[in-house]
Amino acid sequence: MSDTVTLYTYFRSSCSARLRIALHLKNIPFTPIFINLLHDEQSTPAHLTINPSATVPTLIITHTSSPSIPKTVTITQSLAALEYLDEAFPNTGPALLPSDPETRALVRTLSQIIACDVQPVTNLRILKRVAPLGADRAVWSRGLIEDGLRAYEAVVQGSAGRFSVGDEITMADVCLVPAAWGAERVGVDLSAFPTVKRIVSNLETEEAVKKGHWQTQPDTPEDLRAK
Ligand SMILES: N[C@@H](CCC(=O)N[C@@H](CS)C(=O)NCC(=O)O)C(=O)O
Repeated sequence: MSDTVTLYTYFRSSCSARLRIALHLKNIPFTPIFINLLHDEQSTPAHLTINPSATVPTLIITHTSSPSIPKTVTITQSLAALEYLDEAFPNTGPALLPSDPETRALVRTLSQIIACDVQPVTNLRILKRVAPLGADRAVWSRGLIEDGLRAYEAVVQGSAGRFSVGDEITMADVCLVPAAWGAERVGVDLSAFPTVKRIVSNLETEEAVKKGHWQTQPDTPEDLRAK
């Protein structure tokens, strides 16, 4: 593959981890550009010209299969980027979305429980806003994550095999595993969600998940790196 792939990423960002895992699953080499969210680098004028939402990830792909007309695609929403990877690289790695409409809807439902119901309300910018109102960040996040995982557990019980939907990794798993890392960080006990816990354990044995893990990134600080 001669396309050039760039990912704006932060080691702790669950949305970035979705893309890192998907790119590794599809064996698509990429150049990471590190945006430190704790230094507010997502909000600099330079970054806003790339991602007007002031978030990571951003996926930029320059397709060079026809070198005379390079086509650059910039995607600033992780679910849109995951679906694009599936559509633009259909013959590499697992299909993140299955082919039949009913199962696609199921995968999207699970993905959106995480990406639409949980992550936005536990995002850094929201934590910064609720802290002055007296909310404890960990307590705030824990309750909302547990609500989401309860819903995920109820739905996934009807579809799980080794992973969320049968035995193939899908977009749902790519969203779930970084959310589970975030959940553990704020003290959520995954044992309350046994199917989720089992799926996450299976996912963590996958090479692409290990490569996308927050503890193994080049921008992971030394004291937080996997030993
Ligand atoms: N809906 C967006 C959400 C992106 C997002 O919120 N990313 C977080 C990191 S996981 C972020 O950049 N937060 C920065 C902030 O809250 O200031 C997506 O799925 O890409």
